[in-house]
Formats: sequence, C-alpha cells, structure tokens
Amino acid sequence: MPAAEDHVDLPRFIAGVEKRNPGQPEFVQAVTEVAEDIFEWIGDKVKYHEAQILRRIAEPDRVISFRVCWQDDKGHIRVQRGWRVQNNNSIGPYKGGIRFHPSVTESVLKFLAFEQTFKNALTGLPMGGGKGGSNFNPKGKSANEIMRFCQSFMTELYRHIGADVDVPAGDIGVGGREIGYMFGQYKRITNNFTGVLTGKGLEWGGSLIRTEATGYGAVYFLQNMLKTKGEDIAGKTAVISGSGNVATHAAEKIVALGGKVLTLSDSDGFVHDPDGIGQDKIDWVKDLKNVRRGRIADYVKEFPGATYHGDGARPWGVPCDLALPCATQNELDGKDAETLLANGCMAVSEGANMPTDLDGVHAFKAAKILYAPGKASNAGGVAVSGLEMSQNSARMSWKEAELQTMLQDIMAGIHERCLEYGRGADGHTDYVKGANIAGFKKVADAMLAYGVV
Ligand code: NDP
Ligand code: 2IT
Repeated sequence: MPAAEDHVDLPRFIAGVEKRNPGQPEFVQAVTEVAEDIFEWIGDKVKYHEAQILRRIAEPDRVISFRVCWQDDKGHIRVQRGWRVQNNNSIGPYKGGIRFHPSVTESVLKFLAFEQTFKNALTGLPMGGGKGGSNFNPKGKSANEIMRFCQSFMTELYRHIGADVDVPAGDIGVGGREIGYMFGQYKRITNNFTGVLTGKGLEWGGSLIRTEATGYGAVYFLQNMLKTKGEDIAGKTAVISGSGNVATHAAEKIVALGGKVLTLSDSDGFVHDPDGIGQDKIDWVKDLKNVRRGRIADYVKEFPGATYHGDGARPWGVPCDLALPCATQNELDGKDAETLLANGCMAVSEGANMPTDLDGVHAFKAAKILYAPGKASNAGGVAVSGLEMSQNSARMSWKEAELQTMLQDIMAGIHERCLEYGRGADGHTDYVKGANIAGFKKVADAMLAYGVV
C-alpha cells in the first residue's frame, strides 16, 4: 500500500482538482465543499485515504459529450452540445436529471453529477450518480421545436443509458413534456418499454407524487430540522426563489402546513406578496409556468397587492423565518446569507442544487442556524424516482398514500443520517458535514469492496 505521505492535505488536494479541471469553477466548488468535511473525517481512517476514495469520486467515471442538431420552425439548422456525465455507479445504476438551459456547461453537469452521487447514497436507495443536459434554451421555443430537439438529443443519448445502466430524469427545463418526447424516442429506437427514464406520465410507467416530491421533500426535511428545536412551520414566513417545479411544490407544502410564502422568482426578478402566496395563487403560477409559459413578472398584474423587483433581483432581502432557494446554483451568496441572518432567518432548506455559494455556506455554518444542503434536503425527487424504478421493475404501481409515507420516511432517514455524522459536542448539527460524510461513507465502502477499479 502507498505510504501515508501520499495522503495530501486539503489545500493540495483542491489545487490538484483546480489544475485537472481548468475553467470548471462550479465543479471545483462542489468538490471543495465536500472535501472540507471529508478531509477532517478521514484524517484517522487510513483505509479511505490509502485507497484515494475522494480523489476517485471526484473524477467522473466518464463524460460523454455529443453534438445535437435540430431544425427550428423556420427550417434553420441549429447545433447544440449535449452531455451525460456518469460520475459513479458503485451503489447502483447512474441516476440523475437532464437539464436544458443556456447556462449548461461541462462544469455545471460535472458538479451536478458529483453532488448527485452523495445525494443518491443518502436516500438509502441503490442509485449511483449522473447528470446530463444541453445548452439548448427552451424559452420561446414551440412545442414542435422542443419535440425535435428532445428526439435528436435522445438519438445519441439512448446508446449510453438503460434501466440497469443509467436512468435520467428531469431537471431545469425538463419536465413531463420533455420526458415524454425523450421516452417516446428511446422506445422507438430500441423497441424496449423499460424504466429507462423517470418522471414519466402516469399512463406510461410514471409514479404518483414524483412531480411534487422534490418540493414536498425539502419542506419535510425543514420540518425535521425545526422539530429538533421544538419548532414547526405553522405561523412562519418563508421566502422562496424560483417558480418552477421545485419552488411551486415547496410553496404548496409550506402553505399546507400553515406557513406563509412571501416570494417567488425567476431569472428576471422576484415577486413579493405580503398577503401571502396561497394555494390559489400557486395554482395560477403553475399554470403560468407550465401551460402559458409566461414570466413571474405577470404575477403583479393578476395580484396587485404584490410588488415586482426586476433586473435579476433575488428575494433574500425580504425578512423571513425560513428561506428555500429553489432556482439554481450560486443564487445566494455570502452577502445574501448575512442579510438573511441579520433579518432573523432561522432555517434554510435548499430545494435547488448548490444554490448557496461557498461564502454563504460558511456564513450559515458559522451562525449555527438550521441549514440543509441540497444534497440532503432536495433528495425527495430522486428518491421517488428510485421508487419509480422499483415499480417499473416489478411492473406495478403503488398507491399515493403508500408513496407519501415512503417519501416522508426517506426524508426522515436522511435527516437521521445527517444527525449521526453532523451533530457536534455542543448539540448543534452541521447538516452539510453530516450529509457529506454519510453520503461519502456508503459510496466509499462499496468502492473499497471492489478494489482498484
Ligand atoms: P424548473 O425548470 O421547473 O424551474 C427552474 C426555476 O429556476 C425557474 O423559475 C427558473 O426561472 C429559475 N432559474 C433557472 N435558472 C436560473 C438562473 N440561472 N437564475 C435565476 N433563476 C433561474 O426546474 P426545477 O424546479 O426542476 O429545478 C430547480 C432547482 O432544483 C435546480 O437547481 C434543480 O437542479 C433542482 N432540483 C430539481 C429536482 C427535480 O426533481 N426537478 C430534484 C432536485 C433538485 P426561468 O424561468 O427564468 O429560467
Ligand atoms: O437533482 C436532482 O436530484 C434531480 N434533478 C432529480 C434526479 C432524478 O433522477 O430524479
């Protein structure tokens, strides 16, 4: 075995990650956040650093990149780039969403696939980590253009995925409609009706509550955290960013549990509704986003009691008890974190992946508030995806009540694992540390069993 001196220190490890991944800041950021906790924990655990486990998890099994050509409604040929990052399949088939957004790069997908590896391990289900997507911008595209793009994307992707190989799902810009077009094309090419994608429609192999699961799960996780302080959601105010799948369902669950939602946003700005964004208003936003495909700015025309803040403004300056970033990565920086803390925010549950930058993470950790990283709190979506895979394999479907209970149990289980590895001597739980270590340990132990592969 190698000598102990091969176990580099944290700064040298990060420097190596930076050197090997030039121009990939999101990936370096995600690895740094995990490495900060793992290095401390494995300090006295020779087997993990001798086997270079973190170094290996931080090197994707493979990154597949491909050209996606499609024809727009005017007959013009358009060329996009597509990727699938298969990060790690030590505990199950690669699993993770597909993102269509102009900001998608290899760095973004590598960070997401890396995070997904830990998140999926935390669920307790047998799923490895992967992520895919394209720099395709779905905004303003017709349904036919979306279909042609999805078909072209799948025409390359199909050869890399499979029900026991790699099972993609939705993410930003990819919902039920896009999954339908991609599943249809997969089935057409392969003649196989298998659970190769999750987030499918209920008529063709989808699972109940998959649509709601990420947002609901983030609120269940929040509930679990608040319970450790003898608190609950009823009567509390919540600031939420985003207005897509995760944000609207997080809002719905906050409202159902007696909380008051003050904000929603999109990439252009946010709306602040001091009267609260209740279920009827959430339904209106869902229709705006999923059917009319409009912008959150339209909200104030329908509900004049609210104000709109444009120019890409973010909602973190609105005083609140609870914050749920549910839009995208790095949407909450160190300054935003300080503002939330100064305004008395007591808990943050991330619905998005890595929405808080490293300064923000450090600020929340130092303030010792209840702070859940996305890999723990937004795992409800992929967990129900895992349940969709089980139902597909067994060729059956479970009832809604059963699935609701399973989702709640899984979120409670993730919370327990965070406590186990994140609770300090002073009784405070560092959920980032807990999630990182618990996720790492499961994958690492599987990797040790396989030897050097
Ligand atoms: P949607 O496409 O349904 O919604 C995305 C929302 O975020 C929209 O309101 C969008 O606004 C906003 N947004 C996207 N990009 C940016 C940006 N660069 N700056 C500001 N706002 C932005 O996606 P989801 O709700 O599914 O995903 C939201 C987050 O949750 C992502 O981080 C995703 O990875 C994560 N997540 C999703 C899961 C799922 O099951 N869907 C599971 C776990 C995590 P606009 O319309 O202007 O683009
Ligand atoms: O980030 C995520 O966990 C997702 N986009 C969901 C992945 C999935 O496979 O359901």
